[in-house]
Amino acid sequence: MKLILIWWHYMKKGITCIKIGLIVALIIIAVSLLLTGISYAFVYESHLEVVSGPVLNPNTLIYSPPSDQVAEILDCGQGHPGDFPPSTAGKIALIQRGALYFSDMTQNAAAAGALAVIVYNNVPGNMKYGTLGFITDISAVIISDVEGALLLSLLASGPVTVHLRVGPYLAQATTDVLPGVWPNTINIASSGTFEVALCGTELFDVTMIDPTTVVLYDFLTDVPPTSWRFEDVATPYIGPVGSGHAAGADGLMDMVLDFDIPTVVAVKELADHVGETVGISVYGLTYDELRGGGYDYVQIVREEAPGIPEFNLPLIAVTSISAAIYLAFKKRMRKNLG
Ligand SMILES: [Ca+2]
Ligand SMILES: [Ca+2]
Repeated sequence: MKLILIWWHYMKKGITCIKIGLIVALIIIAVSLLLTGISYAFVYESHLEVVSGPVLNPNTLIYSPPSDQVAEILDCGQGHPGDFPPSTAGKIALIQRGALYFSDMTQNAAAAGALAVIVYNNVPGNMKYGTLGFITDISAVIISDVEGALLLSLLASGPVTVHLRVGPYLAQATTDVLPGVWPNTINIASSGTFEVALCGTELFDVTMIDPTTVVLYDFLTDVPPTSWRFEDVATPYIGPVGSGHAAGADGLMDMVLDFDIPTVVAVKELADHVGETVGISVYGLTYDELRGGGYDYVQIVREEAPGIPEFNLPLIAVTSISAAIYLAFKKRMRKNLG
């Protein structure tokens, strides 16, 4: 009877511990979600304002170079080379999204002498994380369909001058998944980690990035690294999008981050992409809250390790844990008997 009472006492204690553990875990999850939300509230730095008129809400297109200018805007259709009137030179081109890549319309505008590009969305709302794919010759931002219609309606009644300022988007910190290795392959059956380098350049010192803000980006959930360090392991790749190189150290410091493969596989649902090439984006904020990072491409493979079949591992774990609990319980009982 005494044994049963002691057993019940420890069971009750155990249940309370589990309850407290669960509450603590929930609080930790809630706080981390909140922090992630805060650090991404100021992702892009750009400002667009109609002189003596409304302030609009632009998003910087990724890879846009910085600029700060006051100029007239001009309706340049969909951004085809033939859509730019001769008067485009010295003005900011207003272009509808949809017909061309952002990079093509922006370079066409640059060739026509435009100072910058304001793209307006062709579907409701604004677009986040639109990308040029490389550093274009002039700045480019995107606004919503509603703000586009507003600018067009203002243009219909005469010249419109705007102040457009685009902060430095730190695209110089190119991302290299598996530094020193190309092509990049991730084995989704692995339980380890993989390295990603944010490459420093002559123009960009990666130690300006706050490592606690760096994440592997996903539309729904960002994945933080398991660890990070500063080490020269990579050379920025500049070439066609979707390709890469195996160059290693270049004498310039890089930020190297480790990401847990099972977590990334789960968040990005990589099991559905075996045999495909997917994009991996890693971003962080600099200490003055600008965004730095970039994109790289990875081929997804699944290669089971030879040896112990996978289903045995949980079995071994459960058996060992049960044995440990039994021995600990036996020891504790013996101590309480007297
Ligand atoms: Ca690589
Ligand atoms: Ca380097």
